[in-house]
Amino acid sequence: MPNFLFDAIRARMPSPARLLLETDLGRTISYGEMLELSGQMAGALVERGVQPGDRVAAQVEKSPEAIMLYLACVRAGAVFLPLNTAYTVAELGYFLGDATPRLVVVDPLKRETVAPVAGQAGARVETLGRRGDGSLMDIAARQPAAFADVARAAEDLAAILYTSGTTGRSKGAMLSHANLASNAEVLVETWRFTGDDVLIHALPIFHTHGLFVATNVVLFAAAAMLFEQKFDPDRMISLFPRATSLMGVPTFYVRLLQHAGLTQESTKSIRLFVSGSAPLLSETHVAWRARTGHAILERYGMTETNMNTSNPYEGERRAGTVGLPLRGTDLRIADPESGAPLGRGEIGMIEVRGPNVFRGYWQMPEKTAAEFRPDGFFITGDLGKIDVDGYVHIVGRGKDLIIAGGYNIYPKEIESEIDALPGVVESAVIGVPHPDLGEGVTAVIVRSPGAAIGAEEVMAAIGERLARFKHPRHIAFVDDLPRNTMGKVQKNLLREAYKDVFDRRA
Ligand code: MLC
Ligand code: AMP
Repeated sequence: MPNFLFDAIRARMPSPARLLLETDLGRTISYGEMLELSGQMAGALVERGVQPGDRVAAQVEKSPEAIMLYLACVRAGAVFLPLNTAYTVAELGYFLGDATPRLVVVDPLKRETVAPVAGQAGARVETLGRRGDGSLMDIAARQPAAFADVARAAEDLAAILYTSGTTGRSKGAMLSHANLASNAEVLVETWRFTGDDVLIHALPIFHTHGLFVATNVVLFAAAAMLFEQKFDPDRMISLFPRATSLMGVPTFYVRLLQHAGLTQESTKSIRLFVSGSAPLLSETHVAWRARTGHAILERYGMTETNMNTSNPYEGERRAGTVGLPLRGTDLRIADPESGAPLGRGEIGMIEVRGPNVFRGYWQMPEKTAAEFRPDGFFITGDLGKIDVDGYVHIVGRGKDLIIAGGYNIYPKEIESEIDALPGVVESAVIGVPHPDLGEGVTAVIVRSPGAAIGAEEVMAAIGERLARFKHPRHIAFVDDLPRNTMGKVQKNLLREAYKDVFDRRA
């Protein structure tokens, strides 16, 4: 049966013996094995009651099985819902309650802790363990390798990825088969991926970058990936001679630049370094070029839109810019209030339209409507300008968002937790320059008169509730927060006051 996304992958498949991935432990999976394993896993999902359109949530460590689970969901017509492994059970409870998945797939050690919140959401817990332990892998092993893909049209959902909200709770971005397929196709073309490419994949696979940009590009190019559990500079240097490409967040490049093994010689087999998910400092771009002779290619995207722009493969990769709109994507700069288009060089809201742009937020029609213009452009929340040569520059964010090491962190969520603590009047959470992570989370807190609450108590209280990467790395106590005449906290003043707390030269 026609299955829009998986048919596109099948149509590009190389001979079954070709390598799809190799893990850091030396395990390999060929394209033929991928077809069989994802087919068996799709059969296991169906046996567990998954119907077309059902959500399948997954909070699992990075593994080839997790990729098979993603493909199995696509093939079974389910909607894949990956979740950051750092999320606490409290955070998980919200996602499950909102998305009401049929299944929640976790690592065996998490089964007990996740069961209560899954139960409340009416979901069944499955583990992605090993064969012989009653896990999904076990059920998959009993399934035939041939699976008749469930029919899915271009507009049917393939995945929901949650993006935190500047106000209120996280929103589930609904991504269709066509959203994912169109973006993979255009990126393969733009970045010249072929079956000869070997990508170092060291990103997590619960976000757009590692799951769609990296994995789908490899699948659509019939290429191979060196599938690393996590980013480790020593490993990267040792893998370079076997690879042709690396995709990473700016922190990857910052950390690699500190490694003595990064040289022109050690990177000579690499044809393409890609950076995205957060701004790459011009100084990083320049230093990389000086050390290796390679110009990092920076691109810009987001959960809701996949990738929107890229610096050119051939032609100038301009430091400090995110390049040109991808083929098929319209990008304009508009007045943030009125939506009126602005001219070249003027700073305004970046708005995009195209086959890459999502179908809306899961069960939030009002929020969806509020973020689209009547002519179909999506309001990204990023502020930017287009220069005379058409290059897009991101100059700031219209949304109150911190990006640390490529992870989005919404201050509002942390402020709500801190404000709820006894002895706290109010707080403001800001991102300030951090030499390694780009931005570091800083909390500025006003205590009630006489209250003795200190940084340790704050950390202890939020520790259980918020994922570790969201925790403030610096906490300051003040008498008052600066406010404008409207009473709004002036975060720009706070960012200025605390800009040196993580010394950039550290
Ligand atoms: C880890 N920690 C972080 C962090 N990552 N803190 C803040 N921000 C981060 N990004 C914390 C851990 O909780 C831990 O805290 C300590 O740092 C060390 O943990 P680690 O696991 O050893 O971290 P490390 O491996 O060094 O991870 C850093 C990283 C990783 C940069 C390699 O965060 C990473 O892979 N980031 C990629 C994120 C990504 O894929 N983003 C794409 C989103 S999609 P402690 O105190 O307990 O030691 C998107 C769209 C688009 O944005 O355009 O692509
Ligand atoms: P996410 O919601 O996790 O997908 O994060 C998307 C956000 O990351 C975008 O809206 C931008 O603010 C930011 N982003 C992604 N790529 C870049 C880039 N190359 N430069 C600057 N910001 C980026």
